[in-house]
Amino acid sequence: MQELEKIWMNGELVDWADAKIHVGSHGLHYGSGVFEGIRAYETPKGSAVFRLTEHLQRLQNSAQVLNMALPHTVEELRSATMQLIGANGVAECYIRPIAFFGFGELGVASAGNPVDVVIMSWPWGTYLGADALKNGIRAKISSWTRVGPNVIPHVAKATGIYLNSMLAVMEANRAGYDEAILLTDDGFIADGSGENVFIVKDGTIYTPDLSASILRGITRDTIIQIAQDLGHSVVEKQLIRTDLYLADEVFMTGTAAEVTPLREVDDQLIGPPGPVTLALQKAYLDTVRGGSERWSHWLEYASTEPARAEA
Ligand code: PPE
Repeated sequence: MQELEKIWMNGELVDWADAKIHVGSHGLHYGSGVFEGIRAYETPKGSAVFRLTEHLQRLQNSAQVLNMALPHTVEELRSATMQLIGANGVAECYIRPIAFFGFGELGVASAGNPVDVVIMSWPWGTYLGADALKNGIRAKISSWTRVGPNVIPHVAKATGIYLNSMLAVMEANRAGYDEAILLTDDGFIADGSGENVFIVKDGTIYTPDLSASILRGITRDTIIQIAQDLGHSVVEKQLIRTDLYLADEVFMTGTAAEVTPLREVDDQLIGPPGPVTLALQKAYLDTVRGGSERWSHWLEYASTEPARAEA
């Protein structure tokens, strides 16, 4: 991870090395935190954060589900993010706001702990390797089941949930695959360890519906809208493992993963990235970099100095 200069922590910018917390923090012991992953891209009009407000609203919803009172409004976090991007001076970066129960009382109940809020930013290249966007990746259905709605609420992007994702992706990586796909308890396709899943079959695009233990992905929503704009019909429904095997195209979406094609699932060949995937990937990358008038309202411009090219 490339370190930048500043981190926004509980209302102020601190030096990267000074952004520390106590080892007795509740969030460290019990995974009691919520977070976001957001990207800022370099555009002809400067650094733009993609759908920043929606990400921060999701952070607030996640906190609400965990009964965590965020000490900052969405608007305050929005200006904090912009302040941080300006201070670090890197136009194209990944932004990670995180809120967690801090140091006060240990014990599973979170009462008596402050809520700490931190925003980091750093340059993060392609999520699944340089080749992934172009040639696609190999995924494996995980032996781990995705957390169910009555296990940990999947609408919340909660830190503790990511143990589930970590186990899945590490199992897949150890077996030689790039990514895991998790199923629900009933065997329906849910998410990748950090992405939503899409299938293209006979010209129609399918993706698991929101009740299938998926994170309500902002990239997912972006892709659905762009796809419909390009004339595709998108169906949100329960999907099963063999829908992947028999698909014409499969791809994953996420802020980090952007639009990543899958060329194999469980050693079943799907093929090289297909035309629908590639068209959506191109439209997505054009949109986030300011190339689309239609979706220009999704870009929130940071008032940075001209970005430092080396970072
Ligand atoms: N499902 C999961 C489980 C998930 O973690 C993400 C984001 C998504 C779907 C897609 O959501 P969205 O980014 O709003 O389109 N995963 C984030 C964290 C990745 C990480 O390794 O950390 C991300 O993409 O930023």
